[in-house]
Amino acid sequence: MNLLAMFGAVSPGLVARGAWHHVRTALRAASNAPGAPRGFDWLDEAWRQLRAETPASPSLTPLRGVAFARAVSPTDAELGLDGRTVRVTALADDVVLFEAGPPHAYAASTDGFPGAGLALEDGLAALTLRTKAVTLTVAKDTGALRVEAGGAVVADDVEFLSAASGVGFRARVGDGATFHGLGERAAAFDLSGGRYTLWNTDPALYRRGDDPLYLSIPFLVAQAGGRATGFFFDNPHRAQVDVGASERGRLEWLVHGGALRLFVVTGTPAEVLERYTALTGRARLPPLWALGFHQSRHSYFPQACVLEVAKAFRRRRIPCDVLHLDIHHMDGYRSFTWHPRDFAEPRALTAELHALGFKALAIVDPGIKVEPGYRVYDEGVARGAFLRWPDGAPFVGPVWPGDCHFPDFSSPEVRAWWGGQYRGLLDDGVDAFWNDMNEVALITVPVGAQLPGALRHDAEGKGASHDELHNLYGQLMAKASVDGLEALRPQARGVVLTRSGWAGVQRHAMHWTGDNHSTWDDLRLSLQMVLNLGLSGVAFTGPDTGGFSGGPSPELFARWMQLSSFFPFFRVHSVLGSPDQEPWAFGDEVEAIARAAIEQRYRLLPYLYTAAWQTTRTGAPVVRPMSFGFPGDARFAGVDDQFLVGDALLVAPVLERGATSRRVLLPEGPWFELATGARHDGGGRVEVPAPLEVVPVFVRGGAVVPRWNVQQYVGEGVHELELLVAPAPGEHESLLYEDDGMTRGGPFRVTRFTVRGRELERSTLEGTYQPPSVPVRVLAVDALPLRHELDAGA
Ligand code: MIG
Repeated sequence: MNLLAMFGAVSPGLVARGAWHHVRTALRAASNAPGAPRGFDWLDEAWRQLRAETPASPSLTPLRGVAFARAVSPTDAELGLDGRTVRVTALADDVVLFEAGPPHAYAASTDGFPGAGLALEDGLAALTLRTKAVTLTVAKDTGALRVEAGGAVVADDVEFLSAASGVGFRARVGDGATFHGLGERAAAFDLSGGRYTLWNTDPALYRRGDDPLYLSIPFLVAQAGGRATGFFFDNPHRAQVDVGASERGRLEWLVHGGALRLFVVTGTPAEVLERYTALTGRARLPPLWALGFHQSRHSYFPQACVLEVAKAFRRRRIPCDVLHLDIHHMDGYRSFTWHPRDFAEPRALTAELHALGFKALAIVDPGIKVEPGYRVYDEGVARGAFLRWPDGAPFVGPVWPGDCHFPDFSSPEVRAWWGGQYRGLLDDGVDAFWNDMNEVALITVPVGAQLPGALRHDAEGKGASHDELHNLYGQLMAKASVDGLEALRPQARGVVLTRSGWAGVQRHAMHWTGDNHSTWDDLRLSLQMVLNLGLSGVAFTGPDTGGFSGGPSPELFARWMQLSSFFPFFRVHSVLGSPDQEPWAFGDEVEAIARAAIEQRYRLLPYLYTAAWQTTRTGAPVVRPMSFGFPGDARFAGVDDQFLVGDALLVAPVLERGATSRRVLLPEGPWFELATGARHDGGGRVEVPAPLEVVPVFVRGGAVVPRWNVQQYVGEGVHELELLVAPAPGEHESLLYEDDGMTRGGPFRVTRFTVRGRELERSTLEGTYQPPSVPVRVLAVDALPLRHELDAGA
């Protein structure tokens, strides 16, 4: 499916006009580029990409042969392999870094790691490097490397690969392992048997199997026998990862340039993610309202239509916090402008939205129209802010506004300038922003053209080609945006939604999974993608609920609302010209189901907010794979049709058309059905009814789930905190995180609940925040009596 086909879904007239416009702008861009042959080269390159002819894999030679080693410090050793030197650093007992060559400009910081002792033994046939948790054995005659942790071989026959054209490694990870991560993949949660490319790309609509997509992350987790091993290849160049596709259990990672910089992390899945996010950074805590429901479409316009949608939510009593303004709010798609006719009074619009309890979120694209007199263009030119060819001429490429220049977000000055551009929209009352098209996507015929690799970047003053920084472009844009927002409004938490990203994108923005379809397989895929993104460090994400392209059946929409209501980012969005996709567009029955799903979400906000806060502390995702929560239970290896939300909830969504019941695999229990309180011993498989209005959710025995009353929007009014207690033998802890929901770095409080059998205790663990006093209601999920001494009103 390509962009033209997408327009085809709109109208034949648009197809003709769109096609002509894009051919014209593409050709103009080509001939505008300094030096015609080069101009046409990049279009050729685009066409090659369209036909998925990615550049040939670099031919890399394994570093094999005689090995020697020497300790260079208590935490570092040098490994001589085949005449080359690989530096081995024990950053922690469970984190080892293999490095050869200088790190790139955005290399992960190892500052948080004091280092751990690395003991070297020079044996007769083998060299051994040992931390307290990891043993590396190198055969002296062949150089083959084995990694052992927790009494198991987690990677064997490891070979580092090197050549002028790139770097890489191969390893045997074992037949039984499942593989997860790599960012955004239109694939099952277990990535085994696939080949994946790390090269951020706008696929112009995607389906299962399409690869790559918008956001790539060079972090892969192998899981086997309760243990996880993380491979983080910190190098932004294009890479190809063969996850047991050529040979079962064998991993091959080829990078098209730059240096070897491979982190190997071992532990439980939670420990591995904790380490990975210590290296790449933790997500920022979103304001509470960003965890509310978002309604979007491409596009609500004119502004009266935005207000109508807002009022319809309130009239129908369907909770909603955020309305999105897609590209039609702009004047001719010029970023940071308003359409003079359709959005003639933006301040009146945002004021009315705010009065109704909504936030406004507006799209901002990176392509800046080449047009003297357009302020952003003029300022950018004056500052030399746009990406250039090696000879200094700015690059021109076609996007929605026509010919565009593209800011070089790898320059700190450009980022500061870009961040300042948000002032006008903030002053006009826009609350949050959406950075789209930042792979960068160009609008060319055929589709798929990308910025030429020869373009020059500042790279924090160090200089780099676009080939090297391509994968970082979107993320640096998101960073420029959110840093700008927080500089302009230091008290408020900046909210940015980004389509593209790389390792560490979680520090800057939330993410959505791009242009999917209204199909049952896309529903299922959206869960699989959210699971893999979570294991890639990207916790705050979710799909276009209901599907971007096409229109869902009422049943599909209902099921998708039920699923997405548990995702950290919960938004309905849909392409230009598609049928209405508001929660009321599918009849009364589905409206009631959508409302119930959203209402349940709002009741669970204190619970979800606590899970979100945990992400910012530990890197554990909000939506967790079963195998993340229960790594020792082999039944959950690769399971991706049920999942955990935070520590206490297990969700078994209906992903199949016509289904009226759901089979669920329960971990050791007890587990309680959230809706009925029915108790299950756990450890087996149960079948529960799931007619259209039901999504099966289970509460873990021993958990305390905090809930609020339903609000139509965050801040409307909390007048009750309910503590839903799931009794269980033994002693269990749960946390509740509270703050004012919006201030950056403000006071907070963490409360600990301890459940012992049917007894509940509370204590303050951290912080001084005093929430507004509301009655606390304690009840057991099975409705039987509890013992506790919680005074109401605390
Ligand atoms: O090429 O702004 O993924 O969410 O509605 C399409 C219009 C450009 C792609 C985004 C989609 C958005 C659309 N954009």
